Amino acid sequence: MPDLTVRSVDSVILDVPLIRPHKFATTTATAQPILLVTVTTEDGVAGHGEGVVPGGPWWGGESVETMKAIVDRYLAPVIVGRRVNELPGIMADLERVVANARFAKAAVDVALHDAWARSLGVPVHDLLGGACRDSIEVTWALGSAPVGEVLDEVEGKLESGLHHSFKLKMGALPPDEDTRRVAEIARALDGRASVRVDVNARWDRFTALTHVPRLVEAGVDLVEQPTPGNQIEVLAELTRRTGATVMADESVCSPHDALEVVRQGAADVIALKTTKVGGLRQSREVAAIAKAQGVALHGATSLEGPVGTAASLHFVCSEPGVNHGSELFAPLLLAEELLTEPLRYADGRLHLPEGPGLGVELDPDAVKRFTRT
Ligand code: MUC
Ligand code: MG
Repeated sequence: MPDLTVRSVDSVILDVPLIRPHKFATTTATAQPILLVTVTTEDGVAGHGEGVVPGGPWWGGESVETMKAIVDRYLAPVIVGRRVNELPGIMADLERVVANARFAKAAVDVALHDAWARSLGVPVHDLLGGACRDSIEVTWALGSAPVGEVLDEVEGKLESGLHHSFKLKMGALPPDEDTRRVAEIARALDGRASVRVDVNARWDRFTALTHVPRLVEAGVDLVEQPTPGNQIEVLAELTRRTGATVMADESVCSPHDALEVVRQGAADVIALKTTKVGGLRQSREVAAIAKAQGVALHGATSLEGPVGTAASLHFVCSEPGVNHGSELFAPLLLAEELLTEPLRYADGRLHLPEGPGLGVELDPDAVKRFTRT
């Protein structure tokens, strides 16, 4: 029997450049910071997890720097000396020491799953109950950029055959101008690609009631989180009144949030990020709640690197409730993939890797090159 006792929990910050700037509503990322957490057992088996937020603390208040402090100082002492197969108990104990901090806890949850699965010689999806699919469709996301720039990038992607749907970030421009920009793009792609938008909670109720119908009329297929995350009744009103397919993102950061969204009929789809909800175990709870009310699930991303993306991929491939595709594209946005064998994107889909744990192997030289000093 392998010794499953955790010998150490370590973390380093990586800064991985992007292939092009990614413009969000309030910030532009040129590199993605990743907190790489490593859980090592007494047998020397190492499992990895990533603490990642989309481009910085603007999204949910956490950053790689806050996550590093939380993991090193408060979470690691609770974990060292315990066995990786005590995961449910460990995660419950972490709640007693640190409130919220879900992105940081997700990094630890994934590293524990990876170390446990590697110790047993099985893939992580086996620990989640087994796989129901071996790949998932991947939407490509574009930052808030001018029409010509967006269309050039989309045409290139359509030609490559890798992506057939596109998520456009909104919220950086005044709403009128932003809506005109997106409407022009949606009309240019009519019948050739699915266009979705993410407003990242930047509009108030009246702005959303004014502009969401215009987006729908222009052919936008899905509108993600137009209004503030905690205003669930406003999201519900938009879902009822605008005719848009509405996806909740910032509104669902926990199973309880998911319960509120489904109770109020606030969204057609929930963007499920394994990061923002605190890991793979919490993701299963969110999925169970969505399924119980017939709400669709999308395999969403916080722009995880290859380890975090592989973790989300194992999750979506083990959860039949994820029935609205994914946006697990971020490794393709990184200038380097950090792995000895890249993740396999083909036929518009990301394919589940084989092998124990997450099924990906980090390239130690690449990790060293991007480690923040
Ligand atoms: C978000 O809010 O959905 C996902 C893709 C992207 O461009 O930003 C992220 C964050
Ligand atoms: Mg979003």
